[in-house]
Amino acid sequence: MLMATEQILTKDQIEEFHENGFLVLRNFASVEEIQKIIPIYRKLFDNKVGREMGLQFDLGGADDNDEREVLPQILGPSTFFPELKEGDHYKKVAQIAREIFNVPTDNVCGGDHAILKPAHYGSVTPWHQDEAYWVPDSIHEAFSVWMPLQDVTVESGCMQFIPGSHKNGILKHQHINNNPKIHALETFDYDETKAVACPLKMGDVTVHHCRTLHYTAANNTSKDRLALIVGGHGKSIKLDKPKDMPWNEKNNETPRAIRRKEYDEKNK
Ligand SMILES: O=C(O)CCC(=O)C(=O)O
Repeated sequence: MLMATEQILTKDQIEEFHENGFLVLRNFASVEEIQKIIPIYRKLFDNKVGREMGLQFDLGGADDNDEREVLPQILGPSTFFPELKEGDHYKKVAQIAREIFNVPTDNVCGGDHAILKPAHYGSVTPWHQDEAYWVPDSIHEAFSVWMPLQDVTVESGCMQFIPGSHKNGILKHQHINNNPKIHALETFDYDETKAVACPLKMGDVTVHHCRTLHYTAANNTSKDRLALIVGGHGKSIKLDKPKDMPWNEKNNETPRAIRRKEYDEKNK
């Protein structure tokens, strides 16, 4: 079991994170813990948990009930299965948030989500910055710990990053194909020749800053690619004038947002 104050990252790793905007951490999670997570993860997607609440949806497609999903995603898996937090993983994410952002608070573990890339099917996760999805009234200091639940390669959809891209502010984004019904955002403002791909073994993770440009390829292998993502954060800085992020004005047009609204109205 992890002790609350145990240091995880070296000084060099913290510097590398701030310089490049991402890190690879080998053997961060235990294979035993991941093996306990897999059946929960499968239940979440097989039973479409949270779909009627708009919390499970097709991130990369039309999110139409009749169409096979190209990039299924669930937000907040641990709200449905709190036992996900029982092992060390979420505690370790909170600990590295304290180390990276130098925040003493206990409340440094952010939200979680899960993205499944179906075998031989589905879409890329286009180049984007996570902060492009978030409220424009603040500058955020946050990261995501991206943990595959199996080994992962470029062909199955490992993470790829543009080093240093977190230093340049928020780039112009749009919903995929400029279609406001598709949840995922994409940007074209990057130099792909600078991309660094991060294949991982089970137990390894990547950590990326919320402004680091990243991408994953479509899964071109015979096994589903499962990934659990847990966020950690430092302090946000409230802005006097919100950032210009016009693509977010369309967010309430996605089928997921409409399901959420209907759910909230029914449960008022
Ligand atoms: O798992 C993926 O395909 C993409 C993950 C991602 O975009 C993220 O963790 O921010």
